[in-house]
Amino acid sequence: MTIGEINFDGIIGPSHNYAGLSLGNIASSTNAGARSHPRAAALQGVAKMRANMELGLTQGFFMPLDRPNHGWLGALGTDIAGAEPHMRAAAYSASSMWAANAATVSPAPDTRDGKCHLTPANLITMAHRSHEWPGTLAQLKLAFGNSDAFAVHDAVPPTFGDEGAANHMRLCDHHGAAGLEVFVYGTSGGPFPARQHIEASKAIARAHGLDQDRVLFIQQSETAIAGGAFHNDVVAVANENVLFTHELAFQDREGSYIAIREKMPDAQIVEVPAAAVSLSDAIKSYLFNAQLVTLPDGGGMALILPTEAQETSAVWNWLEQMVAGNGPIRRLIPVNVRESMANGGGPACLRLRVVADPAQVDSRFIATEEKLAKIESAVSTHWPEALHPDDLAKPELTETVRTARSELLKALDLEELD
Ligand code: SUG
Repeated sequence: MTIGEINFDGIIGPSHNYAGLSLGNIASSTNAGARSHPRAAALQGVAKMRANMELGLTQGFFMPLDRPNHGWLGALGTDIAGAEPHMRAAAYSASSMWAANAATVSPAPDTRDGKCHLTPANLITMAHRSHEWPGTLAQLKLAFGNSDAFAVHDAVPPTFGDEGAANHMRLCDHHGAAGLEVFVYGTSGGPFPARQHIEASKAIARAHGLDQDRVLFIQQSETAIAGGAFHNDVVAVANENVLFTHELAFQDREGSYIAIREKMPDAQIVEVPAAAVSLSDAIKSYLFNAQLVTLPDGGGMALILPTEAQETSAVWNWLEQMVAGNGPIRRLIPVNVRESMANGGGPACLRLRVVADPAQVDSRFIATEEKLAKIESAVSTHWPEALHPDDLAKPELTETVRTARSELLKALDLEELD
């Protein structure tokens, strides 16, 4: 059995659009009403997966969810024709692409029963995301259906908001070793909501059977949330023994570092000072929403960053100096995920990390070049080229979006999700 990190990317769905639905997510608000390009968006996502596979990383994917969600609108006493525009947009949202919010994952070495535990995020804070979890749960149950290796839980019940792996970091010597699981919660964020509640994080730690000595609950800084860091992964990312973080990520910076080092003396904290990169530049460029990965064959760690980070001079200067030094992060690899970025989703938002043996996952969810080609073909044939939020009112769009997803499921032999 070979335990390693698998990155599952959410395939960007055919109804990807800019409806400005996420209060506190600056990109989502700024681009509200803009024209989106679902086809280009999904192809950018596939290109990212391919590039990561070429680096020697193991890649998986999740299917887009069935949209619009007629059942959800029905439960609210309306339908796609009668819904107000913001509710129609919420029903159409392709937000499940951001797989970092699909679930929280505790790998087998961390848990009492030696299984990898997954809890889908309830995402209750944002209406358009609150109806994702049943579809996500169905998919997790299929992909991780091997009950000898995996335990898939129900979502944490409301009122406790949970946004999944975006607020969860794991520090360890290497992926297969027992890790320190760090849950980052918010209490307040000025004008913006704190989406991750401590009670949800604690419930997950209990359900996953984590050892209390290897768990930390750390408060996200109010300043960071108020500045637009609606998830912790907008200001911090961890991989193996490295925590890469902005100085203003945590409410109690010193206390958080001490607590981490107490439980994991080998932890290397690479902090970007606010004097070098302002919080605003960090959030605009999504420097921390990078995939921090360990390259195979002793290649060290690399940051897979959005191209926006390269275009923000304070950020790029700092990064270039960092890799020129002797630190653990050796390479910078920019990727173009602009369509997702315009809704506040960088490279790290698009993926869910699962540390497991790929042979124990349903192989239909594990990427190969052949499957990526099939995804590209379905996307190129069936995904709308452009969508304006006003287009969501067009009756024919429902069928276009439904057919597009069905064709993808068919191409990947996943019709049972239809
Ligand atoms: O929940 N954007 C997403 C972005 C999620 C990013 N994920 C992580 N940081 N892990 C969100 O705010 C915008 C949708 C819109 O406005 O149409 C949106 O949902």
